Amino acid sequence: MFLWGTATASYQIEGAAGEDGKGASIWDTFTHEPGRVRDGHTGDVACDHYHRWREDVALLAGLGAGAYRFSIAWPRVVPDGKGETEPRGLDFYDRLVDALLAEGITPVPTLFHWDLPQALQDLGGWMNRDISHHFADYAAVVADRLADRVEMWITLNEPFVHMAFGYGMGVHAPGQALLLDALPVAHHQLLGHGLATRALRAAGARQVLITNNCTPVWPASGSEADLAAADAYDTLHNRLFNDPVLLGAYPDLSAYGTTMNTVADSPLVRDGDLAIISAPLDGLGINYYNPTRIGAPTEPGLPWADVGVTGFPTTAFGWPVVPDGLRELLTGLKERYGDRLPPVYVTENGCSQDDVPGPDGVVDDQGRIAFLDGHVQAVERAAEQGVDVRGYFVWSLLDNFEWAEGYHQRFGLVHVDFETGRRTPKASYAWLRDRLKG
Ligand code: IFM
Repeated sequence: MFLWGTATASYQIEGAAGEDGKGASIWDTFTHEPGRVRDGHTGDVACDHYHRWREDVALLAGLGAGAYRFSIAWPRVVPDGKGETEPRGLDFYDRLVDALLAEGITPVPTLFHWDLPQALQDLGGWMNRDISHHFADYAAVVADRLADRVEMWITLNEPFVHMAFGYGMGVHAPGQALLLDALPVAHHQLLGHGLATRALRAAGARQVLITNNCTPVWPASGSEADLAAADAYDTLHNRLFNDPVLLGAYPDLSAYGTTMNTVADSPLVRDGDLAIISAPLDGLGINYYNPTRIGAPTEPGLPWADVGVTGFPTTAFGWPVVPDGLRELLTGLKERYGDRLPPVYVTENGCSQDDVPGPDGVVDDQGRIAFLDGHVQAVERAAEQGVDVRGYFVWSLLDNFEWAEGYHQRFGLVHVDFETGRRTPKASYAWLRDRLKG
């Protein structure tokens, strides 16, 4: 069965930042630091989904969605990240799962979509190996409550983005700019994924996935220098997170003048870690937004330069719209991983637009309809070319808090008025509903 769904994430929609015993997350801290997020926006209220979740489940039901990918806020369930659990947090997700199931919608929770408990950041966050074990303990707590009803689980969302933006460049929480010294964050997240996979299975979870953000990498030219640079970028963005999970090995990082074990004092990768990380999965989640064009470096530092994809329409974010890049990405994964590639689920795909309700209240987002239509066709082409694709989730159900951009980038099928919380389904919602009715 092909899963059609939409996706959201806890910090981006829930609000209720300190309610019902929830602990602070690194995003609660980061958004309250001056200058971190555009216009000082925070997720304190966001879409107020914590209070309006029934309305949001009704929107999913009205859409005819077969699945809903949401994330669980670790500090809502384990306020300090380890130790005491908060029953009110678990109750919230329990009710949500039951309401989805009552509508025939498959719940697909992601256990970590970047809102690390601040108490764990105070111990070093994902730079600290212990966090991987705390993550597995938290996974066990959630699975213990939900695995009797939840079949499909995602451990991590986009560990590359969390490492690169959060710890490498500091534009996301926790706001550290460690550059390549952030590499332990990759390993500890992946180890956390492997340990959590074990914990989920022990609690009876039937399907476990990881979601990676991947991009087809286009060399700026056929020159040797550009090809080498593109290869180096592909290694960092894509292979660093797919290879250990699917092949049980890290890719060659020599272009960066390092190995996984030279970036940390004690061996970062210990005996047995890769076996844990590469435990078989039931699917690979892929988030696709656009390809990346890479040329030889122009300044010292990284072994590549992002030269930008030109000649395509762009989203409000300025991201190039290249639907066939999704086909290229999926067939490229099949080529690289062959039989090691489990079924693939496109766990996010979508675009931001400056959506404003017209005088009649209608949000006529024809650009999003064209975007989604083009990308769904690309998934169909990938399937025709032999990729076992089993799902497609639109990012996002609702306009929401878009990280460093605050509320400025609207990705939703449903417009949200952030003053009132009012939801207005856009034309793309009706388009997808009619398509799903088939
Ligand atoms: O909003 C994000 C999401 O949290 C992770 N993937 C990309 C989306 C758009 O930037």
